Amino acid sequence: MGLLGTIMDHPEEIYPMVKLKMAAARISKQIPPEEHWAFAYTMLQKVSRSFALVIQQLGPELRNAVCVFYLVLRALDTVEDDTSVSTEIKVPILESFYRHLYDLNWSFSCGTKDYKILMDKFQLVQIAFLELNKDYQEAIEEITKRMGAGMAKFIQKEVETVVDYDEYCHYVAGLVGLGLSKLFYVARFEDLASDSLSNSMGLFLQKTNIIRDYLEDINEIPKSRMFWPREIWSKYAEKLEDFKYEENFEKSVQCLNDMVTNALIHVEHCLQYMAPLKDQAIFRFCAIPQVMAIGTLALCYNNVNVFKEVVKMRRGLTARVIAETNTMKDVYGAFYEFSALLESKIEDKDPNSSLTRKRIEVIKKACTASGSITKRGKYLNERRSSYNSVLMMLVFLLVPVLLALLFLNKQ
Ligand code: D61
Ligand code: MG
Repeated sequence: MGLLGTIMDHPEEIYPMVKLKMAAARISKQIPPEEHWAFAYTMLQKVSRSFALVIQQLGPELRNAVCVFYLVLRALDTVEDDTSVSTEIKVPILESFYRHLYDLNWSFSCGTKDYKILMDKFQLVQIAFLELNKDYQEAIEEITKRMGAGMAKFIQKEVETVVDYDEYCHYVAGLVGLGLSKLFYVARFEDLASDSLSNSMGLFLQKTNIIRDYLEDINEIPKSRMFWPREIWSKYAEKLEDFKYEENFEKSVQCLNDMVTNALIHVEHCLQYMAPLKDQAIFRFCAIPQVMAIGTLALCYNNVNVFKEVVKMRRGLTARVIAETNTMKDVYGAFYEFSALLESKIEDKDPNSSLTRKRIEVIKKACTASGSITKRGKYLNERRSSYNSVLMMLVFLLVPVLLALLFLNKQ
């Protein structure tokens, strides 16, 4: 949807979008002077669509550690994801990657575009890594080691069962959760969270990505990569590719709904992980991606477009989530609302409808039991409320000013 469409249909998203634009502009001006840190933060903004902003709002010391952690794992993932590198070359690199963190002469060129730049200039990330305090280095090294070994295992093996699926997601995302919990602890901002809750934070995000990215992954060149577990998709098709063809769409959507229902299991743990967080910046860093994930799942559920295009939340809705996720109350409210939206899309004829309903009930209960949700229907309030009419009037008066602001910001 274009800017004008947003103004017409979702005037309440204008202010958060302007605010987000301004924050992004402010952040992009704050690039540090040292070459390696400048590279790290520039690269972070280029390769991380969704995490750059939430990482950069952390306090200075933790921000550096998390930025390096991100780039190291993104580099490792670039090796994993490059389907033009053969298994024989790839496996030993993944397994030894953690040792190369300390070796300034090491490099391995792969990936494309910004990812290739990250790989080619990885030395600058290493210099930044070596500047971190030892506790941070050790946490990053340990997770890199375990993730590399896990990725290597799954290069040689398909995701067959749901157990495999959880194991793969543990390696590529659950371990990020464990590593982050350790970094928050080492920084003395938070108590050490349990591995199981930390793992769930990663699994929920990763599964949402895997569900949303079906089409992108299946169309990957030169070779498609598949993460949907056979144990689930084989109930609906002979081959995972079959889902992208129109004649199969009914089965495709049933499988999609099965996958979404599977991801919902992690929500309770995620809420339990976030509830005791003490530091405001860490809280937002953790909570914003989680709210985006439940929003994305609600959007994808029963939505055939997942098999035709990339389904994403509106930029304006994303901007609102970023602006309005500040407390646990906001998180409960958002999870309640997006679960209710998902629930409204369940059809009785869906083979998993009762299981999906059950999981949604559990989530809604966890949110209401907190006793702290008040304003429901915040994100999903439809246009024609009187609040919005007033907003529309204001917006039409302010449109020229806002357009000028956005335009000036782009320059
Ligand atoms: C709190 C806050 C953020 C959290 C968290 C808890 C727990 C886990 C995670 C973030 C990680 C979630 C990963 C979800 C996105 N998936 C990917 O990026 C896939 O790559 C996985 C391997 C590399 C992970 C790199 C990473 C990601 C996020 C971070 C981080 C490191 C470090 C700090 C903060 C956030 C995916 O990537 C390709 C794609 O999405 O297109 C893939 O290859 O499957
Ligand atoms: Mg990957």
